[in-house]
Amino acid sequence: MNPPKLIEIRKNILKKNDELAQGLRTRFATHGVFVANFVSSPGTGKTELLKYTMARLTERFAVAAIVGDVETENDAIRLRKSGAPAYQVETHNMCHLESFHIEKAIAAASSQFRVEELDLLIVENVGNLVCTSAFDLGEDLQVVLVSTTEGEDKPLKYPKIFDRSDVCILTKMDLAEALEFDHAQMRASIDAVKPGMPVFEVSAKTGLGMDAWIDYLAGRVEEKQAVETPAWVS
Ligand SMILES: Nc1nc2c(ncn2[C@@H]2O[C@H](COP(=O)(O)OP(=O)(O)O)[C@@H](O)[C@H]2O)c(=O)[nH]1
Ligand SMILES: [Mg+2]
Repeated sequence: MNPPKLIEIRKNILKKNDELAQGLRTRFATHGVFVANFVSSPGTGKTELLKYTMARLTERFAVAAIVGDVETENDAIRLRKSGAPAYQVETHNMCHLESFHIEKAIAAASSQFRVEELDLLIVENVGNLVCTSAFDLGEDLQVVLVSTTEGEDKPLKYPKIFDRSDVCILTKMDLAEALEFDHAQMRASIDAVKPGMPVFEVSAKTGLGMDAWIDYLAGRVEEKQAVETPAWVS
């Protein structure tokens, strides 16, 4: 059992994060920036999916990414191959991104992109299915990824992150047959945690299912752009 002092400290961290997230949300709304936060285990295929997604959407929208990893700039380098800018946050000993990381990253990345000029800001979170579920980043959409290689019961084992997410992407569908992936069982696990959750089945290697996913995301970005900018914004 956690001692009361530890519970108090944790509550304060979450409260502070929520306040910062609210500030970010207002800032993003003011400038019509759609923000999507991608979460999964390490290795599910977030960077591969996002590289593909950014390459496709960069023709239509001003897109940039902030990517979190414990160490290395590898993923930002991979994401930049899409043609869009990407800023790497190294969290060192932290297993998730918090709102203060996003605030700092936006300021530090100003020579690569200005957040006010973006249509879509993509956040690739640190690979983790537990810690990432507790921290609001001011996003419009949270996307949870799970791959055919991870086991069909992952949503049941980590229900909080699936419940908190809006959309699920099932990755590495090109490997499904070799893995004897049980499609119906995975769908049932997702539905047990979040009935009716939209699920996209994709492969970043073959492009399978990507058109539907890209159309969905583009539609969400356009929906936000259609919302009138508040009159008090100059
Ligand atoms: N076969 C296959 N491999 C994939 C797919 N997506 C990603 N990978 C591979 O899975 C590994 C981890 O992918 P990565 O994008 O780095 O995962 P992340 O840690 O979630 O960002 C890499 O070797 C990728 O090439 C896919 O759709 N099919
Ligand atoms: Mg990655």
